[in-house]
This record gives sequence, C-alpha cells and structure tokens, in this order.
Amino acid sequence: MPNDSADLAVLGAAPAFLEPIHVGRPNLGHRAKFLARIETMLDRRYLTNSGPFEREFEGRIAEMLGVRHCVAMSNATVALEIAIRALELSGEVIVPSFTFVATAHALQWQQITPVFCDIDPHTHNIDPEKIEALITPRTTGILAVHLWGRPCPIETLQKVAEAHGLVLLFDAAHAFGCRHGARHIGGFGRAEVLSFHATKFISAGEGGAVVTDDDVLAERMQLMKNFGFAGYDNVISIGTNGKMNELSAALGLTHLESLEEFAKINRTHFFAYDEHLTGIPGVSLLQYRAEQSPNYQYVVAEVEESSLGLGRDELVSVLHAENILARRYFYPGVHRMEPYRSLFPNAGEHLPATKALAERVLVLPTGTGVTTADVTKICAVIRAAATRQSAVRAALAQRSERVLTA
Ligand code: T4K
Repeated sequence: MPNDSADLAVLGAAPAFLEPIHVGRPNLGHRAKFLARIETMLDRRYLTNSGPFEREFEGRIAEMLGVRHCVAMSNATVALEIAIRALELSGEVIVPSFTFVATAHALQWQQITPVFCDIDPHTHNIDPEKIEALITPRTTGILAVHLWGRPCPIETLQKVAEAHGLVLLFDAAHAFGCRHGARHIGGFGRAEVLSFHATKFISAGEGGAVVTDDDVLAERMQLMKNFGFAGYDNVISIGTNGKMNELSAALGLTHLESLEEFAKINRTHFFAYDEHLTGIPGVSLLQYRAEQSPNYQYVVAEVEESSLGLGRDELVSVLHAENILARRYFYPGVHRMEPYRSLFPNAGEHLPATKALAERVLVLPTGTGVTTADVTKICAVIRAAATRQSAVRAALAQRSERVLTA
C-alpha cells in the first residue's frame, strides 16, 4: 500500500494490486439458492418464453416497486426500444448526452432523432430548463435518465412534458431500489426502464424490464417482446424477441434476495471513500441523499485539474498502473460518438455542462467484489498522486514521449 508517495507504480514501484480491480464486478448472491433454482429449471425443462421464473421475477419487481406491471426483458436496451415503440414515439425525442450510449441508440435504432440536452452540472441529470428551447413540432417525448441512481427532477420534467403534450419516459437503468419522495423509482412518467446487466446493483447476468401503471401499454409490450404472439399461431402485432430467459430470471430472483446486503456493502464502501478522499484538493465525491434510498452502485468522483495539479486522465493513468481500473463514464458524451458525431457535428455547442463534466468524472470500483481494505488502498493511491503531482505528471509525460518515439 502506498503509504508514501514514492510507492506509486507510475514512479516505478510495484502495482498496489496484483489482479485488476474493476468497476462493475457483479454483486453475487447466495450461490446454493441459485444452483437450487437451476436444478428446478432443469427438472421442469422450461428454459424461456414466459417461464415460471420470469413471471415470478416480474411479480416480485412490480410488488417491490409498487407498480401495476413489470415486463421483464432480455436487457435494458431492448426494453428501451420496446417501450419507445409501444409508446409510439417518433420524430425527435429529447435525451441527455451524458448517459450510456444505449439510451440514444434505442431511439436512433428506430429512426427517431435523439436531440441532446445539457445537464445540470450539480446533479449530472438532464437540465429541465434547457428542454423547452429544443422542442420542435417533431418532438414527441423526453427520455430522461436517473443517472447514477439519483432521481431526475421528476415533477419539473412532468410539467414540461404536460405543457407540450410530450411522453415522459425514464431510463432508470441505474436506479433500481432508489426512491423519489414516498415512491420507488419505477412509478414515474409513462414508464421506466430498468437494467439487470451484470454490472448493475441487482443483476440477472443480462436483463432488463419496463415498469408501468399503464395496463394497455404493459399488454402491448408483453406482445412485442414475444414476436407479437397472442397464443399459438396467432400474431397480432409487430414484435421482436425481447424475452428474459429462465437462467437470467433465476439469477435475478436470487440477487433480489440479497438486495439489503448489497446495499449495505455499497454504502460502507461509499462512506469509506468519502472519509478517505476528504481533504484531497481537487477530488470531490458526488453525494447521495439518504432519503432517496440510494443503491450506491456508482462511486463517482470529480477531478478539478487546477486544484489537484493532475487532470482526470492523468489520474486514470496513475490508477490503471496500480491495476485499479477506474472508468471515465460517460466520456466523451454520446453526441461525440458515432453516428451522432457525424449526424450532429454542432450538437456540442449547446452542451457546455456535458462537455465539462465528461472531462472531470471518474468512477471508482465498488460492490461486493471489492473489500473496504481495497477502498482504503485505492484512496491511498489517489492521495499519494495528489501529494506527488509534479513527479507524477513528469513521469507520465516521459512515458507518453517514449510511446511516441517508439
Ligand atoms: N441506460 C443506461 C443509463 C445504462 O447505463 C445502460 C447500461 C443501459 C441503458 C443499457 O443496459 P443493458 O442493455 O446493458 O441492460 C457497462 C455495461 O455493459 C452496461 O450495461 C452499463 N450500462 C454501462 C454503464 O457499463 P461497459 O462497456 O463499461 O462494460 P464492460 O464490459 O467494460 O464491463 C465493465 C467492467 O465490469 C469490466 O471492466 C469488467 C467488469 N465485469 C463485467 C462483466 C459483464 C465483470 O467483472 N464481470 C462481468 O460479467 O458497459
């Protein structure tokens, strides 16, 4: 552990970790319970297509979130695509650029233009004040993201949507288990989309769901996720294959049973980071509000180069050299990824907060795959980098010079 700054790997020491420490290692639940479910699945020879585990998973999620319907799907990207289609969105939909690329892809995939909106730099969520200027006669909806699990300004978004007759849909991929006021995330807008990807708070390996109180919408999505079949040989709508298989549902059900434990470990790690990073100039941790019952699945730091003496990317290099694979989510912003970069080359002009944040954000490892001792060690590396920032900067510059001349 770098108790003295000379121990840093970029300065020639051995890395702090022998094995890579990832952001996004899955939270794993009770192995024996999962294996028992797999035995049951094999015994009943039912692997997919609205199987018992999938239906149980849907029921458990709907009950927990206090919504009328949960439509489980193969992943959140397909769930977004199906929700967007079932809600009959078309033309243009307003969406943040500071999100995972799937949020925009789910629109573009269906020839709907994502219109990128700037974020509030304090919350990282879509800035409702910036939406009205983007509305055109072709706008049909707002697709807002509860980034890092922190709820959007839901009521304000609702007002804007109502005033302009727009559909309000939420990408709640990060926000499973979180609350807004008295309700769980999942019960807002026309529908909300959850992810149960391996890297998420609760995972099904791959998995997603749309939750809604709208009976008609739920029925439409149940059809759409199964090719439009309404019984044997009877296709009554357009559809695709968005079903959740039994293996995933079994994993999801098992992980749901460990939700409290995962939340506790994430919370402990978050507060350990908070304690150990406090006082390092230029490194601040995005805070969560306890009353929103955060899942703490993302530990998000912001790096201020002028105070730290190192830029975010330099700090990433320091951490990677130590085998700490911190991530720059969601750099560089979706509008700077293809096809959006070519389609909308000037989009960045309206996204100053997105641009600034994408240069500052650093996501640190957490979850049940790391220990509190790991967190302490990671923070010690960051503190050591801050203490020796001139030497670190010089070493990194030398390294990139060597790469350029090689
Ligand atoms: N909307 C939002 C706001 C999202 O963030 C996402 C997904 C979606 C929609 C779409 O949800 P899904 O269609 O995926 O259900 C990861 C995830 O693949 C992605 O699900 C997630 N957001 C995004 C934030 O992160 P990458 O490109 O960073 O994945 P990858 O493969 O680099 O994995 C991250 C790290 O996790 C790896 O370094 C290693 C570790 N890992 C990963 C997996 C899959 C493991 O240790 N074990 C594993 O099984 O996107």
